[in-house]
Amino acid sequence: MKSTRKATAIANANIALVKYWGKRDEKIVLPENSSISITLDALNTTTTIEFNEKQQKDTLKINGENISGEELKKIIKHLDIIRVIAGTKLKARIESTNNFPKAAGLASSASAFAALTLAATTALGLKLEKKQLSIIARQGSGSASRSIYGGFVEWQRGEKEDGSDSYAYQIVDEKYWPEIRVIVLQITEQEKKVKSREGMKITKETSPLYKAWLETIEKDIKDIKQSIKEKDIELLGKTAQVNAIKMHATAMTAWPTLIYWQPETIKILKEIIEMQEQGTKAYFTIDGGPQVKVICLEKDLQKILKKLSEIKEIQKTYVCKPGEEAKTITKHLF
Ligand code: 2P0
Repeated sequence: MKSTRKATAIANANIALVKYWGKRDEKIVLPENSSISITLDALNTTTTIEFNEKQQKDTLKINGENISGEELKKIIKHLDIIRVIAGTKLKARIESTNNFPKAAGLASSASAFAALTLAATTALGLKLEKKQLSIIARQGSGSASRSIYGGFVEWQRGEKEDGSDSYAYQIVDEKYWPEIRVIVLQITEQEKKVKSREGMKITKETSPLYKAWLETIEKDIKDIKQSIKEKDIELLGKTAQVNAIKMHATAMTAWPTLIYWQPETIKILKEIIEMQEQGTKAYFTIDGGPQVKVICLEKDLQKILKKLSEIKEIQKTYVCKPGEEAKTITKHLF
C-alpha cells in the first residue's frame, strides 16, 4: 500500500418525503420503516481525507474548527468499519466543509456521512458499488444511506438482521422531474437540543402513537411513488406534509415531550396552509428541528417566495432542485 492515500468527495443533503423515524437496530442503524427522499442540490458537504502512516491518530476539522469528543468518536467508529473492509490500520486526517449550518435540522449528517464514506473508501482504493456505499453510509447515519444517490431515493427497511438488505436505491434521477423545488427556510442557526438519534429512540420507546405511525408508512410510500410516476405535485405534497406532521405527532406524544418546532415554525406553517387554502400548490415538511422546507414547482416559486419574504423571522432561504449523486472531485480541501 502507498504511504498516503487521499481523496475528496462531495455529497448533497436530502429531504425525506416519507420520514425515517425509529430504529430496529441501533448498533448497525436499521430502520423501523422504509423512507423516500429528494436529494437537494444546494446543500452539500465536501470532505477530504488522507490516510497516512505519519498520522498518529484520526483528526477532524469541520468548517475550519477542530472537532473532538463524541462527534469525533462517531467519525472514528465509521472509519473503523471502512478500515476493516480495506484491511488497514492507517489513521486519517479529515477536513470537511458544509455550505449550511450543521445540526440545525438541515440534514447535515446525511451529506456528511455520504461524503465521508465515498472519500474514505476511494482513498483506500476500494471500488465499491453504490449499494455497498449506501450500506456503509447507513451505519454512520441512517439518512446518509440516501445521500449516496441523486434524484428521488428510497431507503428500503430490509428484513435481515445483518442489514445486508437495508440500503437505498434511486427511484428516478435528478433530471426526471426538474421542475420540483424545495425551499429550505432557515429560522435559526442554533444546534437543536435533542438530536434526531435520541429523539427517535425516545419516541419509539414511549409514544402511544408510534405503532400507528408505522402502520401508515406503506400507504405513504405507495402514494409518493405514484406521485413521482405521474408527476403529481398535489399527491406528493399532501402525502409528504401529512407524513411530516404524523412524525412530529409521535414526537410530541413521547415522554419527555419532544417539540422540535419554534414559534417561527408555526408562523410559517400557518402561512403555507393559508396559501393552500387560496389554491397555491405549496406544501411543507419538517425534520427533527425547527426549519421548514416548502415543496413546490418552479412555476409557482416566485409567488411563494414573495409571500414568504413577508415573514421577517426567516433568516435565510435556500432554493434547491433535485440534486446529483455523491461523487469524488479532484480539488482537495488540504
Ligand atoms: C429523515 N430524519 O428521514 C428523518 C426525518 C430526521 C427526521 O433521518 O440516528 O441523523 O444518525 O440514523 O439520519 C435524521 O436522523 O439519524 C433523519 P441517525 P439521522 O430524514
